[in-house]
Amino acid sequence: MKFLLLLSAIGLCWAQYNPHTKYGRTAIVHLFEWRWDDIALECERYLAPNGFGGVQISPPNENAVITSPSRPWWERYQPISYKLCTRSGNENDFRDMVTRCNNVGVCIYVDAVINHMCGNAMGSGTSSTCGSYYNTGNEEFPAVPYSGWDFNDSICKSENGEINDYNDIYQVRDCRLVGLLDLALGKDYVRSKVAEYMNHLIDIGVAGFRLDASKHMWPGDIKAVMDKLHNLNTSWFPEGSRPFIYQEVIDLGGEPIKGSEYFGNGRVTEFKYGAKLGTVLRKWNGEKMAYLKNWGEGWGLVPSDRALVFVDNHDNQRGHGAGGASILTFWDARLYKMAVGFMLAHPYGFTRVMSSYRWQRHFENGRDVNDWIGPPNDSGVIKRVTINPDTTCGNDWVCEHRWRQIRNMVAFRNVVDGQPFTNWWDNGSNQVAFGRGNKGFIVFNNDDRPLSSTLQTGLRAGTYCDVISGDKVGNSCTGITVNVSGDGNAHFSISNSAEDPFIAIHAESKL
Ligand code: AAO
Repeated sequence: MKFLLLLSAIGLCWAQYNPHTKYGRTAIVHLFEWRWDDIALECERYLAPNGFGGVQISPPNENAVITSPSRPWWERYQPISYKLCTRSGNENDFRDMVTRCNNVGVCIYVDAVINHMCGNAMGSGTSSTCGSYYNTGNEEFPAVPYSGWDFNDSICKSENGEINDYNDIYQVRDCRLVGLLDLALGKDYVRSKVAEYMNHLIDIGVAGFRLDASKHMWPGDIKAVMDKLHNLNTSWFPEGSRPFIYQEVIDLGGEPIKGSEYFGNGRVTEFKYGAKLGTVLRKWNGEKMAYLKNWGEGWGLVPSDRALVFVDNHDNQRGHGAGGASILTFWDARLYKMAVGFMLAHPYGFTRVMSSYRWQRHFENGRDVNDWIGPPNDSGVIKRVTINPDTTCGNDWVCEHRWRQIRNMVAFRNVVDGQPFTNWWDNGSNQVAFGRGNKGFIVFNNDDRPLSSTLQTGLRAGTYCDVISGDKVGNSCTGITVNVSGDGNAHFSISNSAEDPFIAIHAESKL
């Protein structure tokens, strides 16, 4: 019996649900479209010192070069081969990044595009990031190699070979997603080629994968690929560690395919999280923050230990994917910081912070017609992420993860890790507060009137620095201070017109 318990504990520790972040690091950041050399630097100069656990990177494999429109971000979701060769860098740059990030305890997670190759509209040629030849007419990708036999066309039952109906689970898995040539993951040859690619990355030292378009693959086919994967590289990870897996399954509740079908393979991206939290903070549909008391499974979200959560992602921050208009992004900075702050303070799910670039939005009939614009670049070459004297980023990189409020809430999450959700308070409307055991406490005022209340924080007596309005520097605070009395109570005042109408204090912000 003891032996069985031990086995199951080991299973939980090393299994595909575990992100393998270093002890006490609880959040990752998506450095969308960053170059590998900049990510290596960011791991060393910022992510490790500030307690970030890892980075989700853009797809590292060779992709189609799309010229109309000119080099959209989404060309990276059109694979041509599994050579590590993109606008972010080549295989040497990739190896250098993985090594340097791992050496400072920051994990790398790869966005793996394995459901399909490029779109049928690419025709034939060598318009690809490494110059590899392809021919979509006969579905030839000699650099892998794949041929017509390796695609699902013969089993897709829709009249035009496309996914037309998300209510038909066979179409969703067997047909083409927006024209993308759909790989036959039912075939052992295809599974082996995909696994070979992923194993190459694992051997270099990555810690896991986001599986793009997982909804469009059968859970059993994904499992067959996962079963072929190596354990993580023992230069950095304990022997027997399995790659962390999170599957992109968009399940907002309206379709027959459910995220839960994929739990056997790993975690799933919980899209309801950002859609619902955005609705609450915007106060749409009569929602209010007081209702967040039972946030998590209580709101119909997947079990916490199966969820990868985020406020926005690279798709829904620009109208792609799903979530709709309620999604909060850096464009709505004030509410966005509150949403990310709430996410990082709340125990539910494994959290991913978004880090974006700015682009020229242009709305026509409510839709951003510039939703395709790629990363900041000089005639196609991705621009470096420059760092301003005040630690923010230049060259149109937004670097939300460097915003003080967000950076400090990542630290908050690390400090309160493992502590229960406690001391909930609300005013029946949009003023709420909660604690994490005796380690941290956060208060929000999203009402149209001031907040002034004495609340039980659960914290030890003392003076604490609010990590939203400032930083603890040495033994002083550059922002608001909060006095917790011997019985754990503290008085909070938050103006509804404050730049950031929330306050967060934790054991390590005590002066
Ligand atoms: C580009 C062009 C296309 C062209 C194609 C091939 O834009 O016009 O046909 O090339 O030449 C990205 C871009 C695509 C781009 C593609 C390839 O977003 O625009 O196509 O690269 O370059 C579905 C998938 C989900 C996918 C999402 C975008 O299920 O997997 O679409 N996300 C991933 C990546 C994404 C990438 C790909 C997959 C492809 O994150 O960046 O595409 O590798 C419903 C379904 C969702 C579905 C959405 C959107 O959602 O449930 O599964 O996502 O529709 O089609 C309400 C509903 C909600 C619904 C939503 C939208 O919110 O509640 O369920 O409305 O209708």
